[in-house]
Amino acid sequence: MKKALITGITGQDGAYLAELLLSKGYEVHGIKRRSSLFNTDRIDHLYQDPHEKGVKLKLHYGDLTDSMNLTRIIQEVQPDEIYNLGAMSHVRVSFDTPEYVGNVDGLGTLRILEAVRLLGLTEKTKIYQASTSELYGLVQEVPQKETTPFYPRSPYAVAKLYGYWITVNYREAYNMFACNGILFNHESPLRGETFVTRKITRAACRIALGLQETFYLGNLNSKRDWGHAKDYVNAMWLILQQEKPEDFVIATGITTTIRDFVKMSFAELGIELEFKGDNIDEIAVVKSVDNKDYPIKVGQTVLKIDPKYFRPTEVDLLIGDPSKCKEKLNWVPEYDLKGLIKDMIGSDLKLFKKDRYLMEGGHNTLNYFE
Ligand code: NDP
Ligand code: GDR
Repeated sequence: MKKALITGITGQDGAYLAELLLSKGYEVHGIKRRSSLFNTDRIDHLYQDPHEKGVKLKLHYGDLTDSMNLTRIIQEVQPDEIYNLGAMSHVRVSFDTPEYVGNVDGLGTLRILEAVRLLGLTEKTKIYQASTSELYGLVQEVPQKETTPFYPRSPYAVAKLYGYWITVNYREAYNMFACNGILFNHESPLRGETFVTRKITRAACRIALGLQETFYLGNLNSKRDWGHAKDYVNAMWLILQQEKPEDFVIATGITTTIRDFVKMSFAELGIELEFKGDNIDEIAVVKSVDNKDYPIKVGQTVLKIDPKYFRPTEVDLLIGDPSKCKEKLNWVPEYDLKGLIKDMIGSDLKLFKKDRYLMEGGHNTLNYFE
């Protein structure tokens, strides 16, 4: 039985990857951070009572800033594969916490690589590093592929640049099976609530149900190449099953503006929007509603711009070239953008119908839509 260790197992990708590896018969170990509240919501359905025999999912307390802890866990687990998904992954927040991001997202990667090397596991343990399309930053070439030069535009992307190159360096210097997956944006019903797609699908559902009137976004003009996280974790696994270690771009090859993602999300609920004005005065207004169950009104302003969501330096256009992963990994994604939005809206609608039911019954629910 193969053993995998996942850093960031409590995050979006960690949860889907754990599920995938368990379904393939792996023993899965995950590193979770100690927090004052439970932080395992995304993997609770996979939880196995550690007192039972034959447990396949095991969690360890740890942190990517703590070398001794990482080294001990890797020594105990002796993993065949490590997936380094742990990171402070929010680009906007990285401008507020640049040193921390450098430590976790940059040096954290080094700590994993060096632990494997010092423990003499270089021949046994394969390492996947969660690299990102944010490395491309300021457009140098489109579509972006494995050979496109990097130009990072945020403390997050600069830290991930270190993670990318230290992975390449350890592969070349110590002959380690260490690979970068340069993944373009991928989303799902498990996506963190402050990333733009989930913020939009949550707000669209709440507005349709009459729980909220308006929501606020920043730059609507940037373009992203969005896929479904379920498809992307499969690509991570495929990367570590290759004969030799290589880096791969994982993307759909289609790019869409934030504005169109908003339109498509409301359209999924039968609500047609019209955008008016420009820059910070742009708004989106309801043009028609094709669903009598929703209390939303024609003419209602559902979206306004709040400049606080703009970034000091923006990444305007991401569009990946998936040729290499299609050819070498035979990677075939199941979801297109419409399918992704349908999945996210379906899940958020269920969530907020439950909220509305509770509110109607006199219970308070939390309003969090930053
Ligand atoms: P999430 O933000 O959903 O999850 C990040 C995970 O990292 C969480 O489990 C978090 O723990 C953990 N983490 C944060 N800080 C630390 C730390 N100091 N020590 C240990 N663990 C830590 O991210 P995603 O699942 O979306 O992304 C997974 C990885 O892929 C990240 O590295 C991200 O940068 C990268 N990536 C993501 C893309 C995307 O579109 N989703 C695209 C390209 C790359 P906790 O739950 O306690 O906060
Ligand atoms: P990104 O994702 O920065 O691409 O990083 P995010 O969803 O945060 O932003 C995408 C684009 O939307 C614009 N935007 C807003 N973004 C947020 N979060 N909130 C808003 O209100 C808002 N309004 C407009 C942003 O300016 C940006 O252009 C994600 C993360 O998962 C990274 O970890 C990962 O590496 C990259 O994707 C690939």
